[in-house]
Amino acid sequence: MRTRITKKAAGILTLLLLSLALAACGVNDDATVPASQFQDLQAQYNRLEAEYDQVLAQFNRINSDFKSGEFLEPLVEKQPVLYHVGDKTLQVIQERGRLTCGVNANVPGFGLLSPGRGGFNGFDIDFCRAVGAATLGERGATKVDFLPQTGRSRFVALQSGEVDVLIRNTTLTLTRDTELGLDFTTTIFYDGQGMLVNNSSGIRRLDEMETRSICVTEGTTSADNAQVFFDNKNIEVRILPYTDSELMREDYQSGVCDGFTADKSALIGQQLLLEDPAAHRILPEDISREPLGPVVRHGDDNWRDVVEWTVQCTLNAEYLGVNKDNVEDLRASEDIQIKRLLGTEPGLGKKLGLADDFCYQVIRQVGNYADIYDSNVGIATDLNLPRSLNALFRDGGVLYPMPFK
Ligand SMILES: N[C@@H](CCC(=O)N[C@@H](CS)C(=O)NCC(=O)O)C(=O)O
Repeated sequence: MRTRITKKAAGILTLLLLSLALAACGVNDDATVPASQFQDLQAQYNRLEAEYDQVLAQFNRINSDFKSGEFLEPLVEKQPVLYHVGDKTLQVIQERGRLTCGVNANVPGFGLLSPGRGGFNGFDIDFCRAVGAATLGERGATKVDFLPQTGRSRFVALQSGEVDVLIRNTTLTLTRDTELGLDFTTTIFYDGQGMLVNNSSGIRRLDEMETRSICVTEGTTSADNAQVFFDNKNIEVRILPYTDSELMREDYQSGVCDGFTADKSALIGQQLLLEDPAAHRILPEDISREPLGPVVRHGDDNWRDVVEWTVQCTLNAEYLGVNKDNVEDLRASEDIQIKRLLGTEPGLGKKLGLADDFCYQVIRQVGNYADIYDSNVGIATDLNLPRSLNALFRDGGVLYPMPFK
C-alpha cells in the first residue's frame, strides 16, 4: 500500500516539476506554457490528486482497522500496536543498563507484588532476574524493572517494545506463536487448567457443573478452554469473564460464581488467598495442557537465543549439580561440562553476544532451576508443589537440558 502511494506521489511531483520546468525554461519564445498545454497538465494533475486522495483514504481505513486490533487474536485487547520487529534487543538492554520484564503481580509463588517481601517475587520473577544476570553481568539480577501486565495487556506490552521479555504464566499456543508477532522460548513450567470450587457446593467432578457459573480471567487461554471443554461435553455453564483477578476472587468467595478456573499453579495461590482456604478444593481433573514460558518478539533471533540459553543454563546447572551454594567453589572444577557452563572454558557466551561467565552470573545471583523452583513453589513453600512434570527427565519429569557446548 505504501509503495502505491509513493508511486502516485512521485507521479504528481513529476508532473508538477514538468509544468514548472516548462513554465520556467519555456518551450516557446515568450517563455510561457501555451494555455492549452497548461490546461491539460492541470486536468491531469487534478485527476491524479483525486486518485491519490482515494488511495490515501483506503490506506487510512486499513491502518485504523489494524490499529483497532482487527488482526490480533480476539482474546487480546484491541489497541494500537507498533511492532518492533528485528530489534537489537540485547544491545538496547546493555546500553540502557536495565532489563524490562513483563510480569504478573497477582499470582502467589509465580509473580506477586508484595511490598512486605521486598516487592516482586516468584518463580517467573526469578527467571526475569536470571535474564538480567545473563545480559548485564555483575548485579544484573538487580537491574530489572518489573512491569505488571494483565492477561490482556501482556502481548501488546511486548509487541510495542514496552517490555524486553514477557515472563507471566503465559501459555504457548500455535495461534499466539503465529499471529502475534511473538516467539515462545523454552517452557519453564508445565501446567494444566483446573477448577476451584467451594466444598459446600457438592461439586466433586467437572461434569457436575451443569447450569453453574464459572469465573475466569479475560484474555487468557483459560476462558476459551473452559468454554470449549464444557461445550464439547454438552454441559451448559455460564462463563463470567473478569479483567481483575482480585475482584474475581472476591466474587467467587461471595458466591457470584460456583467455580473459579485458571492454571492449576495459579489456582493454588488463589486458594491460599481466600479467607478459609480449607473450605475449598481444586477438582482433580485437568481441563487442558498449559506449557508456560518466556515470550519475546518475533524477528530478533539473537535475543530469543539469549533468553532460551538463560533457561537452558538453569536446567544444565541442575543436571550437573551446580547450584547457588556451590557455584563459587565449582569455578575451580576441571570437569569440562562444568567449565563450559560457568565459562571458565571460554567461548560459549560470546556466541550469544554475552560474557563467557553469563551462566555463572545466573547461578550465583539467582540459582539453578531447582533453586528457583524450590524457593518459590516447591514442597517447602506454601504452594507445596511437587516437581512432577517439572522435574528433570532423569527424575521422571519432562525437563530435558539441551547440550551446553
Ligand atoms: N496461562 C494462561 C492464563 C494466564 C493468566 O492470566 N491467569 C490468570 C489466573 S488467576 C492470572 O494470572 N490472573 C492474574 C491477573 O490477571 O492479574 C494464559 O497464558 O492465558
